[in-house]
Amino acid sequence: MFIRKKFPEPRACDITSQSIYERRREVLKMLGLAVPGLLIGCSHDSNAEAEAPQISLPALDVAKKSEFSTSEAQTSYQDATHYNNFYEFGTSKADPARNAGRFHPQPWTVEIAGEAEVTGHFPLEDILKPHPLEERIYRMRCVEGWSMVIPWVGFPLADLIARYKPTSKAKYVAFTGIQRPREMPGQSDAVLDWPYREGLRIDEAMNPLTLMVVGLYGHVLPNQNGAPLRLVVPWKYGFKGIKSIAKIEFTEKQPRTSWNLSASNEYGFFANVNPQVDHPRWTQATERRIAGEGFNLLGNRILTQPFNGYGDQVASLYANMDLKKNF
Ligand SMILES: Nc1nc2c(c(=O)[nH]1)N[C@H]1C(S)=C(S)[C@@H](COP(=O)(O)O)O[C@H]1N2
Ligand SMILES: [Mo]
Repeated sequence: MFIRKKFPEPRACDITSQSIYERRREVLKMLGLAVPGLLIGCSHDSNAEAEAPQISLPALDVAKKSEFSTSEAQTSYQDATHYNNFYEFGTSKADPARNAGRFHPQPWTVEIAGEAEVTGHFPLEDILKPHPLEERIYRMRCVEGWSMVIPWVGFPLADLIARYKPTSKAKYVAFTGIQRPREMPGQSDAVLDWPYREGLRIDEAMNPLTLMVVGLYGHVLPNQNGAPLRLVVPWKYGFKGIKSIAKIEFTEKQPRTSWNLSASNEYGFFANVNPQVDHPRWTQATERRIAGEGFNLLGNRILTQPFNGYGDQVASLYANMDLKKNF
């Protein structure tokens, strides 16, 4: 069935950076064990990059490092930019890096619409200008059961929202991705109803953890990670973090979202990381961490934390809600 193929289980070798792979080989040799053939079969685009990433994209001026950052081991730049979900460029993890080269994130306009005093079409430069950039190292958890630790560069969505002055009717913020089938080969596929759509309740959008992101690892976002502007909501499953945002709209009603429209029994509007609410087809109690140098026989599998470990900052947003129903 079509839907069953959407989030295929990753092969372990797909998510092992070259440096970790080589370290594993060394460890196995040291222990006098044979190096399994399975691992040898997995090749990466570049060996050098994983050790010392040569980031060709422009560096960003990062004004401050955030107190919200985790100190956990970071995912390599290679893995964060070559193991992606971005269905506009194809449904396999390697597709976005491979197919996003034709995409032009410059110039870029964002439409601000709906229940706000200031609306219109704004060049991205104007949207970004007043906001000092900061680095936030966040845990990211995909609904498929893998996670990464990524140093994002961006600014709080709350600061952007304040400039456009939402009215008292603005209960939600709806985000729409870009539709450019000529630059995005995956949009010829009706796997989702394009353009990609996501949304947050206004208090979720205003939470200080919620970021508008323009870069990672100190540099401008690569196309495959959502250039030039994307959302990052670290306590929710990764699909809430819409990439390449074209429109931000303030609404009175809860907006429709792509994954909820596609399979409402599997992907809810809230999509808070919740180890107690399994996906209908797999557990959400654990995750495979794609980061660090660890040699872990369980394949870097760790326990998933409620709200992805950000409960202190966000649990109160859901105090009166049944999170089993509002998954
Ligand atoms: N426009 C758009 N945004 C998207 C997606 C997508 O397919 N299209 N995939 C989502 C999913 S499922 C995940 S896990 C994250 C992955 O972000 P990353 O590749 O930067 O790690 O992007 C999210 N944002
Ligand atoms: Mo995801």
